[in-house]
Amino acid sequence: MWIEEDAQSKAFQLYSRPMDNIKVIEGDLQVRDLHFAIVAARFNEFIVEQLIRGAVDQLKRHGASDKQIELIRVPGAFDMPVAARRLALSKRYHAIVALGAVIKGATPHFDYVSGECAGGLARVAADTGVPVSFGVLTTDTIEQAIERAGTKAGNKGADAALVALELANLLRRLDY
Ligand code: INI
Repeated sequence: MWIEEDAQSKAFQLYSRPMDNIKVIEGDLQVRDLHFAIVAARFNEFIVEQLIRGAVDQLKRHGASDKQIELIRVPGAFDMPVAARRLALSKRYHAIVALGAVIKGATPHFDYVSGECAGGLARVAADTGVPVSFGVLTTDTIEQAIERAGTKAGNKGADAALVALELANLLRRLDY
């Protein structure tokens, strides 16, 4: 038994040693003076409302006031990238949270809508340097979307808000 423990501690030392002295840079979850835009689709509104609720709740729990959050409505997920780009270029926000729901069962053109939305938002972030977190549900069924909008699989809007917050703080640190 003691041999096994000894081997384990040696393995731990071996694996942890390379990390010991390196500088680690990551974003924390303090809102401070950061400003956020939430771009949310009206399509599948009853689900997206729960994502918005989750995102706003997380930002507020981490210190945001009402004035530090703006909600921008677009018709659907496909329409998000153009609005997100304009918001990013305005330089008024440190991060953007994109919230929507594309449901395959009800959407013959699911792949186009979800693909253009995801690709377009990724390009906005890469092109402008303003982080855009992806809180757009892409599911096979309405039930799966409900599960991810504040029921048994958590709230992906809340998750996306935390990612936006972490990335905004990370990018700020990378500037110094
Ligand atoms: N938009 C969504 O956000 N979710 C959907 O499930 C959806 N469906 O089913 O078509 C959807 N379509 C609208 C699309 O995003 C645009 O608003 C529309 O094509 C106009 O540009």
